[in-house]
Amino acid sequence: MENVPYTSIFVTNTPDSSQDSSGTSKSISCRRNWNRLSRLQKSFILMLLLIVVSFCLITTTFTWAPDPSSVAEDDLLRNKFHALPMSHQKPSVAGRDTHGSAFSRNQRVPSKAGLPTISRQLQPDIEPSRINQHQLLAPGGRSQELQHQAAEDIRSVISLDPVIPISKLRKRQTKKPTIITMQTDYHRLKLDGPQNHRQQEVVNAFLHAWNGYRSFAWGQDHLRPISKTGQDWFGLGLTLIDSLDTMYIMGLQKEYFEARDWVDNSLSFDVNRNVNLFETTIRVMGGLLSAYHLSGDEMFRQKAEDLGTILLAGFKSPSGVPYSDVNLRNRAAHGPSWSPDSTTSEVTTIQLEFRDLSRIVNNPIFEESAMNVSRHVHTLPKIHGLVPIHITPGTGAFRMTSVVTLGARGDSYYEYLLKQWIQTGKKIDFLKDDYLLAIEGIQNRLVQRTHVSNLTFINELENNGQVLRPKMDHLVCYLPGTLALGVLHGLPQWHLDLAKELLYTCYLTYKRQPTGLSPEITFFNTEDSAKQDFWVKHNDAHNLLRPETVESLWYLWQITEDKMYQDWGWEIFQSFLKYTRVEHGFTSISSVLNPENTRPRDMMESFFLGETLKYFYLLFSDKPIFDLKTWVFNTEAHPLPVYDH
Ligand code: DMJ
Repeated sequence: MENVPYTSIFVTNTPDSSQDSSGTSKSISCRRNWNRLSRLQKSFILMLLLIVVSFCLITTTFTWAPDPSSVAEDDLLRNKFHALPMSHQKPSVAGRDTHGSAFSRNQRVPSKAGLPTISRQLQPDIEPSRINQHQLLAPGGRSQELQHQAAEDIRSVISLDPVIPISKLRKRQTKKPTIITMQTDYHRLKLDGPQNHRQQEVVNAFLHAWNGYRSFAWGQDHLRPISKTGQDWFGLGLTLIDSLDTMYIMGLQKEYFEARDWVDNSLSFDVNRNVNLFETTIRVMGGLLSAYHLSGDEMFRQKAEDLGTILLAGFKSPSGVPYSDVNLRNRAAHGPSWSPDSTTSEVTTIQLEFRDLSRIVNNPIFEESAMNVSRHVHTLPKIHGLVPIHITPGTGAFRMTSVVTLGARGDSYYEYLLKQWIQTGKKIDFLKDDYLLAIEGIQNRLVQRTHVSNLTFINELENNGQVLRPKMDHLVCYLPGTLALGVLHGLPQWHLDLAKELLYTCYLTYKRQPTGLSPEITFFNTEDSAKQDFWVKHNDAHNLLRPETVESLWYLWQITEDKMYQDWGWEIFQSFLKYTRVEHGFTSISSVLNPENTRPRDMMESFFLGETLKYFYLLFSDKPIFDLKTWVFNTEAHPLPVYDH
């Protein structure tokens, strides 16, 4: 035995090689025994066999799951909603008290050079031994293994009760080691659904709005909740797309996946319609990008790329400053019928989205087209860092006779200076410099105080920058949030003082109206003879369910940790419930001045779900949900990742 190789021993002992005549004789004796049995005995044995075989078959069928490697993630997602119960179940409430350039797709998995900030954060969470060459080199943005893991997650979500928050579902997967699952893990988001009474009330409000939209305007841009019809502006399902990330953040899985399937199967850009470049970018592209970053669902990235490719037509002007409108089908771009000009805030508020698109599809054309506009606007002469609200794509020049305002058509120029600087890792100095100059200009030229209560407000500037007009759009109330965000990122502390003063004024524009809701426009009094701080023109008394004040309350609460801002928000939220909630949704109203006659307008704007309710939800959270150093919210409240360059 000592010289016989091990393999030989193994071979000589296999059952096959031991088959001989004794095997044949065993089978003959078996047959004899069988023939000796009575018919009853044979039937009993056969029946037993049948039961055992059936049991095995049934067990195998119900426990079998396809190998993840053979199941496309998209297929899983597509089928997901249909596996969920149709009846909605409210999420549970825990408490009782209370909104390319230079990196390739493959680099989304950590590598050493040129990492976006998001990937850096990942590194400590990944066990090096689990990152292999296959993961790093697999195509498609995320490695195949990551995609399979995401598919696993999605399958788990499918089969469980929708009440259970997404992050908890993940925690339950103990069988398989998790490497990286959904994009949410990249950013350590805790999306556990409402955690207190206030958040639960916001989710209830969202569901009320959503159910109205779902029943009467599904796939259309807006809901008319009183006439129970839909309204189309661009024909792109604005409300649905604006709501995707809100639902994801609120943990509304059933609603999210139903909407996700509509985007996958029914959203078409082959429409003979002129769409506004800015609105389509911030609402549709922004909504798709954010849904992509939160869910990791490749379908959203593809749709965003399809849309971005069409919208590039807007930039084909002599100066590169885009035209306001693009025809989605023939890709012809032009200005509005009434003017050769574009709006300053519009042409300077598309850069976050186009840049993010370039980064995720590894094609610099989107970022370059949009960034050229910012570079160009940087070179233009300004008024103390402030910009007129019209710009001509033909010449690339500002229309200097236009108004300077932090409100309509001027607002987000200032916002995107700061947010672009943050998005690119605070490395592009001219963005910060222009922002700082503009805030100085605001403080020195536009800020004034009322006579009666010393309230801070921001004037408009007319007649070539010569005349101050004490008129403030509700839109201006985004500014406190932006100012505070800048301070969080190291900009001068006095910006926060201005933010607090201005936000107090914005809050009072709600509180001092008999409905507790702010009008669209407020005029302020600075004269010694004034008896009141501000007043409202009859034609400006409407409320469109806008988000700006709530947005700023959220930033101020998150950055200062002062709960007073949450309480102010709660007051405002209840006024929305009282005066704008109707049987099938929420409606804008024509007057905040008369609680007895608010004159509902029968219109629920997409930003009510995309922004206002999202900001309320974030504001009422016990702890911050998003880290404002790693996420930057676009002007339509869609969170995008911060990169390191
Ligand atoms: C939104 O579409 C965006 O917030 C935009 O920047 C301004 N207007 C609306 C909301 O009021």
